[in-house]
Amino acid sequence: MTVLVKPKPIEGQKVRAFQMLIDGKWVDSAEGRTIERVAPGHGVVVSRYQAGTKADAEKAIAAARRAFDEGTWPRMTASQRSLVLLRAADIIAERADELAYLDAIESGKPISQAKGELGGAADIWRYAAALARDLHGESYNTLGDGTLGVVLREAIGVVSIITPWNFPFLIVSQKLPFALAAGCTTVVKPSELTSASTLLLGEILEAAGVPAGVVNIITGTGPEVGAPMTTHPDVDMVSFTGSTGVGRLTMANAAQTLKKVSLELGGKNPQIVFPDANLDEFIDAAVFGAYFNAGECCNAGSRLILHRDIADEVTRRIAELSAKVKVGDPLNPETQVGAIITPQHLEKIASYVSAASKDGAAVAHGGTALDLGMGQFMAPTILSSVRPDMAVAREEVFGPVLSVLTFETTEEAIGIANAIDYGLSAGVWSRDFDTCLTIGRRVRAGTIWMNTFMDGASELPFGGYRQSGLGRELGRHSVEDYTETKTLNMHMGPRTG
Ligand code: TXE
Repeated sequence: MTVLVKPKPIEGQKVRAFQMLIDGKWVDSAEGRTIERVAPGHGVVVSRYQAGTKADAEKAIAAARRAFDEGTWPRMTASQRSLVLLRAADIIAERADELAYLDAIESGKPISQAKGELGGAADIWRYAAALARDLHGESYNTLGDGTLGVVLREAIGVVSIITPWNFPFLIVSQKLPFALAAGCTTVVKPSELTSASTLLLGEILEAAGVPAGVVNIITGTGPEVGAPMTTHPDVDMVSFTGSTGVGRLTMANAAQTLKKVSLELGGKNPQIVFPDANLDEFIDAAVFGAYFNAGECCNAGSRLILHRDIADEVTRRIAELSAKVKVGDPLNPETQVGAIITPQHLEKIASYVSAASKDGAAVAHGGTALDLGMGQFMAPTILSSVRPDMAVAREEVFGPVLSVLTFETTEEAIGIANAIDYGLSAGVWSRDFDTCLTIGRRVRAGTIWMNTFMDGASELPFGGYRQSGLGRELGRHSVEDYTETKTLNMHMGPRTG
């Protein structure tokens, strides 16, 4: 059984129409075509965007290039840029409910969760504002008499920012404020499924005092507007979050002109659980980790690796708790698991479950799509008896589907955890310090949680090993990612020898 929260028709809902922001002006796409977004929890059109083209992307890139080369933003003092980012953070906080509503209705995530993400996003803008003032290089006075070496950090230039649909406002906030803090100019392309909150951010940045051309926001599909943002010679860096496949393509495109790339890609994150763990806390975290954002989360704890002695008990207790999770209307404040992003994606999730069942996995809970009268939903699902070689244990399902695997020795657990292409995050649960530290050191992933899961902070770097990505976001070095290093090698007085 699953607790259902039936969606109600949205009162007074009108289709909200958006333009694109290019060079400080709100404009239609060159061809005048539009894209409609159907709310995944309600099945009705809620937004209409411009379907941008390559010509629009080129206009936006030209505006960003001009803004960078003219230099108003990169040459502004760090404290002035910091003040603009702080003003933006304040307006984000003031308009948080409106932004959260747009993210919830377009992505299908629960409104309570969307509000939490907006709080996190405002904090990231404030953190970037602080870092803007601390961007500095190095100097060396040990090069010999009359010589001084200075290492500068300069804004890298024009940055293309491409984001996915699962955390629309949060992910753009993990990139844009740091690029702006460094003094870069940008072209931003949100997912064609969830562009509204990013377009509203354009309004917010105008109000905060970002000059025209510094942030350009264009909408449309990946191949039409995203691809030119990764190939154009006037772009200096691409910061991308999305699927590993498009990440690979982005890197290949960027290689044509040797642009810097930063990639945040998929994950298939293990949680390794030992018999001495606090199981009450783990079970709670396992359910949250698997179903948060309906599992449409690169950090989802989608692989449990349980010690054989506790596997049956833990699986049973997770199934019991899963039955209490409230699934349904994204706009109902009680909802814990919202809608699935598109009908096609729901089919993909369901097909992973049926393939795993055919392969010998058992459905311990859920396993099917849910009919709530409108929108598309998936039951929280637990698959037990999963083997490490099954697709469901190796590939990113991106749905509320938890795979349970077992181990006997620590070495075996580490082997299973590492035997996939991804390395974004992992969790370990044990009261033994040595066990936690051994897993922490040996599992190859960008974040290891110990006796907790999915906590984060603006100060902590986030990113993946191997095919989970390239580079890190957040943390104190995040502004440096958007810079070039320049050496000034200076000589004073007459040269001797
Ligand atoms: O991602 P895409 P989608 C995974 C997840 C999901 C799958 C597909 O497994 O099921 O990816 O999601 C733009 N050149 N993740 O389709 O296609 C696209 O328009 C340039 C993991 O949303 O990678 C969007 O703005 N850009 C992930 C962005 O890339 C292109 C989060 C991401 O889209 C492009 C989301 C192209 N050729 C999905 N094609 C995570 N790690 O959190 C598309 N885009």
